[in-house]
Amino acid sequence: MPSTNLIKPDWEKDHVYLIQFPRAGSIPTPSSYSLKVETFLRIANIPYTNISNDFTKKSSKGQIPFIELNGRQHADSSLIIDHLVEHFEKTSLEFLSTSDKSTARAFYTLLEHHLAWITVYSRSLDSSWLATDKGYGRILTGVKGFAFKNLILGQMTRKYRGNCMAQGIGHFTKEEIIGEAKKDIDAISGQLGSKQFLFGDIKTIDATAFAHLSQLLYTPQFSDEIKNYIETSAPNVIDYINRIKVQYWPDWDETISTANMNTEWKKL
Ligand SMILES: N[C@@H](CCC(=O)N[C@@H](CS)C(=O)NCC(=O)O)C(=O)O
Repeated sequence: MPSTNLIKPDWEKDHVYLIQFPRAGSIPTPSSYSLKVETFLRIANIPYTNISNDFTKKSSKGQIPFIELNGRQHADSSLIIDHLVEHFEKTSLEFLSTSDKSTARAFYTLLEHHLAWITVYSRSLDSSWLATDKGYGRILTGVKGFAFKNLILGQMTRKYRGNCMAQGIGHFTKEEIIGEAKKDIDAISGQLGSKQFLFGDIKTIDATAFAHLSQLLYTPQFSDEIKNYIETSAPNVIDYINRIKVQYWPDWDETISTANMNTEWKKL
């Protein structure tokens, strides 16, 4: 059944409209879930247009990202990708041996339900960078900027703190969190080895890995030790991220410097 209240009522058939935060200044989006979906769309070569949620529009699940496709909304990055794989017949991006499929599922959980919490934890301590040019300082000016800096950031930080306590990471010491992050990085680096992507050819899981690792590398974290550890102890992970960036995000610098959400990324 078509969704009511579409953000894009004059949609084009089989074109994805990705609703997410505007572009930030240090990374295309500080939402790893949005970066995951957008990277997947690029890997899968699915036509899409970004639409800013203007910090207000949310999915039926009360979150971003969400997509609109053929007049229907779909929420939650993982469910969105499942739907896109099915709709656009991109099962080759999920094709793995039974054993690799199990390993990929375990890595998905490591990335999305463990490593991702480092970023949430960092933001639960300090999200003030989001109000600077690294975040949304250049977009949120005047009254909006004042409200973001003096009201919304505080609310967000408190919410992140509550979420971290509920998840468990909030009870750890900083040293314990760094130790846990290093184990995850070692596991990713070990799986990658000298391969181009986690399972050889590029797969859906690489979009997930790219999205969460990019937050650690390109956005402020509570400690530089995690980024330093990746750079010194897991250089294959750095090469991996750069490989995905070069191939699928050649417009990375342009999109963060201009805040244009629909930069040309495919080589003509
Ligand atoms: N499981 C969701 C998580 C999405 C999510 O956490 N989105 C954040 C922004 S990065 C959000 O909308 N937070 C607002 C809220 O939860 O109230 C997904 O994969 O899409």
